[in-house]
Amino acid sequence: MDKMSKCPIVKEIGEITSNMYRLGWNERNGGNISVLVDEKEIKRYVNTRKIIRDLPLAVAFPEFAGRYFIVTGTGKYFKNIANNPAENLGLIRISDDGSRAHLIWGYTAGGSFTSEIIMHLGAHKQRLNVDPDQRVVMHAHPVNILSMTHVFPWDEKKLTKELWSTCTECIVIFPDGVALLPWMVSSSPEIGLASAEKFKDFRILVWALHGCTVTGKSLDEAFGLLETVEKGAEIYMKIQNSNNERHSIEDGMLKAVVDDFNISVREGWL
Ligand code: 2HA
Ligand code: ZN
Repeated sequence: MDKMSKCPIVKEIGEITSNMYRLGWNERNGGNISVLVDEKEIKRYVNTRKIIRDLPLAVAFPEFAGRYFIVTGTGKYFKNIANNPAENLGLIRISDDGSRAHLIWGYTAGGSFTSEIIMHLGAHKQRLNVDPDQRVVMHAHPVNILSMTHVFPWDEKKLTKELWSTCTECIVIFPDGVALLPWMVSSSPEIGLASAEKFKDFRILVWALHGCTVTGKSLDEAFGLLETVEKGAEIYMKIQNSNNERHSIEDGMLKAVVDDFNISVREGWL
């Protein structure tokens, strides 16, 4: 393997994408990840002065001029990343005017970054305004949260409360709730920009009939958000057709959890 493939953050992306694949969240080329990286993290592993290719961006992000991102490649399979990071990932540096990405490493068989790049850069931009340590955007197609959007109202407050009520940990892990966008054509600048608006105020965004995107300070944190949302949705999908008497985590119980853990919940949602 080349040197950059041995860089710790590249290895971590390989491990996490293998887990995501095995959980059934990322079939074929489904899903994409971007990680904002510091030059210090990568410069021992790659020559950052050498630009391999220039890749145009449909929307300019001048605020990211000179910043580096590792991004999964378009059409690439999560299951293959760990064995061949250089073909399936790319390291890009955003150009001075923000309208292009200089490819520094990766995409060795050709191709480019994920088709959802506008959503990724838009999400990084908005989350960084809230949290300067934010560096991960992770998109996947987990079966249960996706299934839930087939049978549940497309209402983010109702969806959040239903997820909170499934499993006691949900409100502890995502007290800020889950945003939702109605169905839109994927990979378009429109869905990218609409998503970025949601990320001003949320760390988790469900795309109806498509999947879910999460953000975080680390790959582990983003992964943990996604698996907790997916766990809640799995419980919902398992119990929703039962004719048995139902128990649920009612508002009073949620309030007791919140008080006990001293958590601040999204204003007006509980
Ligand atoms: O990368 O998941 O949303 C394929 C997708 C598009
Ligand atoms: Zn997708």
